[in-house]
Formats: sequence, C-alpha cells, structure tokens
Amino acid sequence: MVFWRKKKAETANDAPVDMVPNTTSSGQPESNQSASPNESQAPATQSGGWFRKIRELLKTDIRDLWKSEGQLVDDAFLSELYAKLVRTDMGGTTATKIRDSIGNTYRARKIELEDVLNVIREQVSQALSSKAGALNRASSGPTIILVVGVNGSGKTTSIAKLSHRLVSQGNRVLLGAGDTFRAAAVEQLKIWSDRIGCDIVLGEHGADPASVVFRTVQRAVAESYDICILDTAGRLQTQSNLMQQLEKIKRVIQKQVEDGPHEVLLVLDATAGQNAISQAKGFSEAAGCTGIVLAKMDGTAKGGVIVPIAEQFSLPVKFIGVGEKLDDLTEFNAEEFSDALFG
Ligand SMILES: Nc1nc2c(ncn2[C@@H]2O[C@H](COP(=O)(O)OP(=O)(O)OP(=O)(O)O)[C@@H](O)[C@H]2O)c(=O)[nH]1
Ligand SMILES: [Mg+2]
Repeated sequence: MVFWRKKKAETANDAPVDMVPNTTSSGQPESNQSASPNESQAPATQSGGWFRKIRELLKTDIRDLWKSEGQLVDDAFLSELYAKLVRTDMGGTTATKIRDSIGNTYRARKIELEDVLNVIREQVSQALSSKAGALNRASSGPTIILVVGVNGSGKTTSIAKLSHRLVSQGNRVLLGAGDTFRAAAVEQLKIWSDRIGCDIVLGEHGADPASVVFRTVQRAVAESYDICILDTAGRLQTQSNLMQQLEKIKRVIQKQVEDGPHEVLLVLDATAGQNAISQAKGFSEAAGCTGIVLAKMDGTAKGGVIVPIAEQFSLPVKFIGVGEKLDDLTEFNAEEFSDALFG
C-alpha cells in the first residue's frame, strides 16, 4: 500500500543508481534548493510536508473503519484494525500490542478515532523510545563518519544531505569519494560537494577504496576539518569479501585516528520492508554499525518499518531521509515521530 509518492526531481535523478544532482546544460549544479540553510535545520515536522501528509493518509486509512460515529469494538473491528496497522510495516509485535490494548479497554464499547490514535501513538512511542541518537562526535580532532549499505539504498544522497546540514551548522566538512567501483559515483558526490560548498577527496575509478579513505582521513587530520564523511560502494551484507573490504577501510582509518570511525552509519531504504531488516542484521554484525539512516521514508506509507528495525537492533536511528533534496533529512526523535504520525 503506497499512500502517496513524492514527485521525483525531473532530472538525471530518475535513474536511481546513477543518480546525480541537478545540473545545468553547462554541467554546473543548479541552485534549486528548496529552503535556506536556516530552514534546512528545522525538522521536517516544522517544515511541514512529509509528516503531515503521512499522518493524514494514515488517519484516513484508519478512519475508514468507522461505519458510524463511535465504532463498536468487536472481533471484526479489532482484526480489521490489526490488518491496517500491519500494512504500515510496524511489525506484528507492536500491532498486536495496540490491538490487545484497545480490545482490553474498549471491547463491547464504542470507540472514537482519537482514542485509537492515542493508543497507537503511545505504543509506537514506547517501542521507539531510547532508539533515537545524536551523531557521535570525536572528543578531539575530526569526527570520522563511514557510510555503508546495499546498492542504491541512498548512501550518497544521505551523505550530501548530512553534509549540507553540518555545513549549515558551521562545521568544516571534508568528503571522501570512496565508491571507486561504480562508474559515475565519484562524480555524483563531487557535484553534491560543489553545490554544498564543502571539500572533497576524489578517487580514481577502479582504485582501492581504502587508499581514497587513507588520503581523505589524512587530509582531514592535517587540515583540522570538523567532520570527515566517507562514501562507500553499495554491497550486499552476504558478500563476505566486500564486507572484509569495509574492515580494511576501518583499519586504515584507525591508523590515523585511533578511536575512529566515530560513526559507521548504515543507510537503509525504508521501502525495502523486510529486506531492510535483514540488511540491518547483516551489516550491524559484519561492519560494526553504530547507527541507522532510514532513507526514502517519503516513498512509502510503510514508515512503520522503523519500529521493528529499532526494536530488533540495538542500533539507534539517527536520521530519516524524506526526499531527494538537500533539506530532506531530519533528525530522528521517537516522540516527535509517533506524535507526528499518529497525533
Ligand atoms: N524519495 C527519496 N529518494 C531518495 C532518498 N534518498 C535517496 N534517494 C534516491 O535514491 C536513489 C539512490 O540514491 P543514492 O544516494 O545514489 O544511493 P546509493 O546508496 O549511494 O547508491 P549506490 O552508490 O549505487 O550503492 C537516487 O535516485 C536518490 O535520489 C530519499 O530520502 N527519498
Ligand atoms: Mg552511492
């Protein structure tokens, strides 16, 4: 069930894997950001769009259960409600808790939509509480952030959005184009860096990604950058040789920054449903991830997938991606999230 799908940018972005930011015919990045740097720091709840839309659509979907004012809570109602909840991908455990809580309190009585939304909000907030997390920062020297995930999950775009956010907050950011595997990947990050106005260390196509990472971290330390964000090529959690490559990359980082990387962010595609869950498992075991970025939350009504992901892994959800533009990244906050969705 897809409630709505955000309109894609009318550019090369249409090609998911080879996506590059908008460019003019001269190859220069277009200045088409939707908000000023100040606005970009506002969470998506304030900047409007995404949360409001998904809430309205969820409400509409659940409201469909009301045949008349005040709906009788019986087995038929409870199982229909359960089905609607499961369709948000929130997972059977939380959906069962919500259904049972409503059944226990309201069975054989009439219930209003608001009462149901309150129970949902409470249970989702409970499931997600303490699952949010701020970005880890180095106690001294540059904060090194390694970004990993399967092909096309949204790594490079999330790096661009995160860099934009950090630059807007006054940080000096250095990017490392460590995806030397996919043709055009380096150029993709380069175009973003030009648009954001941050520095970048480029890699040769086909070069050892660890060498690009080495040069990037070396420069970040030598030139006292605040943040260094390293892109990597997409890989499956089952490709053990490629997972070992991530280990090598981490060792290369640690040669220069002993306590690095300070973050290993796993970018998951929210539309991947149950696949996202197995990716979270595989990557967190093999790559020592420290946090999750849940990208493409705007592309699905199944935003509920965040619940089982956060519940099953001890990984905090740090950011959610809600679109393809630089401003479309918001910090994850459990209470705000469940309020926004079900409030
Ligand atoms: N709607 C939406 N699209 C997104 C979001 N994040 C990324 N995308 C799109 O997803 C596609 C893939 O994004 P990339 O950032 O290139 O993904 P990647 O993980 O770096 O891909 P590889 O480097 O090929 O592994 C592009 O078309 C992006 O514009 C998001 O939050 N919302
Ligand atoms: Mg990429």
